[in-house]
Amino acid sequence: MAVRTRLTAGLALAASMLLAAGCETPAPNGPDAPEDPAAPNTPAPPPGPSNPRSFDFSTSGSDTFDDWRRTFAARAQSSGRNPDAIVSVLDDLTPVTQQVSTAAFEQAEFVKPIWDYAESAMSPTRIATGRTKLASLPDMFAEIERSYAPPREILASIWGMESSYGGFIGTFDAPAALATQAAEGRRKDFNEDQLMAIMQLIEDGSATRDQFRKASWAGAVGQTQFMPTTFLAHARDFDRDGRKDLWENTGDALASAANYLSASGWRKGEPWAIEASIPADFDYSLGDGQKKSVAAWKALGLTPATAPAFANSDILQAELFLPAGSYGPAFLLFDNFNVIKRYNNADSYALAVGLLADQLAGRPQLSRPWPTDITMLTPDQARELQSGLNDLGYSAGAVDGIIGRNTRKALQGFQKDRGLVADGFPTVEMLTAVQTASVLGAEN
Ligand SMILES: [Ca+2]
Repeated sequence: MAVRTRLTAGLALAASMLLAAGCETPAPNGPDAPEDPAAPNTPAPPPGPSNPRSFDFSTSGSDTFDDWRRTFAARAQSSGRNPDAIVSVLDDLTPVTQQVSTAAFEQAEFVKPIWDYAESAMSPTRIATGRTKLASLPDMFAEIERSYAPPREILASIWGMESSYGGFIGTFDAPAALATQAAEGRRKDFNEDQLMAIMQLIEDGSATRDQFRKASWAGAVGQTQFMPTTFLAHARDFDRDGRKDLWENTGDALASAANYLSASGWRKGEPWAIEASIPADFDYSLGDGQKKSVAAWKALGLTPATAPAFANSDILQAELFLPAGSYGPAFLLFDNFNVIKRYNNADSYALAVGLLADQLAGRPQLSRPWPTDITMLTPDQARELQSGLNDLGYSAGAVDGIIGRNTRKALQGFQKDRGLVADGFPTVEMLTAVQTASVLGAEN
């Protein structure tokens, strides 16, 4: 999803996390992989009907919406969708007022540090409930682990993050939400693809129209919040009752998530991350996204902070991730971290899923606390930092107020050239240093 792509910023708070821990469904999330050609689909449609059905939808009250719907319905029919399914999905729709405005999400995402997201995701209630679920469904998790690559604690963590373990799966009508966005021209192709997928799922009997009345405002459905195209490509019928019931059937939902992560490249038996202890005088500029073997990181002085279970990871490639710069815990990230991001493309989301999973598995707490007393930059200050770095010749990229990997890397360059700890962490002190250097540069 586009939003997810934008959210790669390290400090980005995934939109899904605006939600207080333990309630609400996440904002745009849920996987949306490209369609899998092996996925259950209807047979190739016959050539378009010689007399295409003309659709007579009741008006929605919006001319824009009605015009879009007429055009889209005709296109759906010419792509082979069943007219009954088209009517079922598109008739009687009312444009959804965006009570949850995108702007509000965007604002809130970047004023909160990444650890706020992780901490809110890991409420004591969510951890306790997750452990109870793992203990009460051992056979289900064991069978899923036999068939798919990810371990049970990762699946349980995603389940907890996405729907509070099935407790909250959304109250929006997916077709109405998706059609509203498509009609308004927001991510039109993406949203139209989702609507087409819903039609196919209804046609092939995988789901009913009514089930899609329980969705997130972004159109994600079920206990693991699948977008319809991902549902079409990756959902599984775990209990073999002939239906892929991601809403009511936990086995179907979690097997589907496991299947999706497997298809996204989950490496069985490998960790998502290891917390690393960093020695004094370490060159923090190495935490700029470059990958090295764990053995190479150890040779540079890093040691696992708490994870003896991963002692055999020396040959794995890892990236040093400094979500709190030199002020908090550091992580060696493995390929599985990026697989979690296929679910929701935000470092903050993947970090929260991983940390919650570790707690569900009974692993040690982080060895270092998050720097909760540090003052974060406001979006305006972040723009000033980016602009200053750009002025000084460090490529921070777009001046958008989002502290992403480009900004962090540019700041690392600035810090390194001045003999500062090159952790790329945007403190108010660093903003002042950049502004001072920028002013001096302009005067010279
Ligand atoms: Ca089933």
